[in-house]
Amino acid sequence: MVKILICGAGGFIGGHLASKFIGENNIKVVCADIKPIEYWFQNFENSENHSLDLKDYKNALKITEGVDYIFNFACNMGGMGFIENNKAECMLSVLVNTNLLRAAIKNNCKKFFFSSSACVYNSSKQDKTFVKGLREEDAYPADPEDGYGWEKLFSERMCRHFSEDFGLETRVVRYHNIYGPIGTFDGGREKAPAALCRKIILAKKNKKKIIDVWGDGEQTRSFLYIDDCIKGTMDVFESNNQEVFNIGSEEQVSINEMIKIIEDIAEYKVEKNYQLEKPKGVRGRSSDNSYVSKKIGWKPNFTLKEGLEKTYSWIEQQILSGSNIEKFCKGNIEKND
Ligand code: GKE
Repeated sequence: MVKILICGAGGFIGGHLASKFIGENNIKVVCADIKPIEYWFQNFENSENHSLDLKDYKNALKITEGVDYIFNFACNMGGMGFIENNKAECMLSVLVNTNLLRAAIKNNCKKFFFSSSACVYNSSKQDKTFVKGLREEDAYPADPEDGYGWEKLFSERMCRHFSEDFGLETRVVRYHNIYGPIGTFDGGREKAPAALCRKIILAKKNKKKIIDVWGDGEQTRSFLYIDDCIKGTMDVFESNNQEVFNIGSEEQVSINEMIKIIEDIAEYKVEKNYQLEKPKGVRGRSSDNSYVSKKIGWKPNFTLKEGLEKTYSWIEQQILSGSNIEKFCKGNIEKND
């Protein structure tokens, strides 16, 4: 029997990974999240579920007892609207990763996975639209996103040095704007794909002809569908390679182009009210997957259109049914005591 701990299992990526493992033979799954269990995005009967704060070392020590593999997705984060306005809160997530690394050593865990982010990349490489895809080495010289990006880059280094100095096997990936069903779509933590699906769903439902768009809509991103994210996560985790890898898409689009795809899915056209004062993040960002494809053999399968079709219909179902809205749209931050 292998025991796997998923920290952040009440959230988006953690929830999808937990549901992948739960029910597999010879795997015992332990799920942990700071959110009260009733607010977890997915509910798991066949796992051991704990609502606790991993910024407290005692909790990290207790929850990792007897654990073979740790996946750490636990961090205070969200889309640009959240991380731009909660820099200190996002940096406190460093306590979670540090505690879990220390506890992993104490409890002789076999392997540790850390979810890093494209927000670690040097901002000077992201200062125009349709930029060249970011390669892993583009994180240095270091100039990451304020707050959240620095915490992710620092925690990457912690993983490396815990591996070099204490022999802990670590795996690290940098996620590039992961989206899909069973994630937040309102309340302040949502990212652009879910936010714009929501805005167009509501415009169509309320027969409104205009939606608010942050920035001028020309900023570019690539977005990775959750199923590709989970496959990439497992491919890296199961590899023998401790380097940091991109897990992202190379399909770079402007926000306006993404809106057009969503309009086609909704069969509903909208005007755009561009809000230039809203949080915009970098001007352009996309992943270069040549290294992860060469070393790990992973590449995404879903196009943005295919992923948005699944995401749009899931969000539309939540909104029209009115179910679970509170659970997926609780934007308030966990106050640190
Ligand atoms: N969230 C949001 N909501 N973004 C919007 C909206 C809206 O209604 N309208 C336009 N945008 C624009 C933002 O201004 C930004 O330029 C772009 O979409 C993407 O915003 P985002 O999805 O919130 O987040 P970013 O890609 O800028 O940054 C995120 O990157 C991830 C890693 O790739 C971070 O917030 C983290 O979630 C994470 O590091």
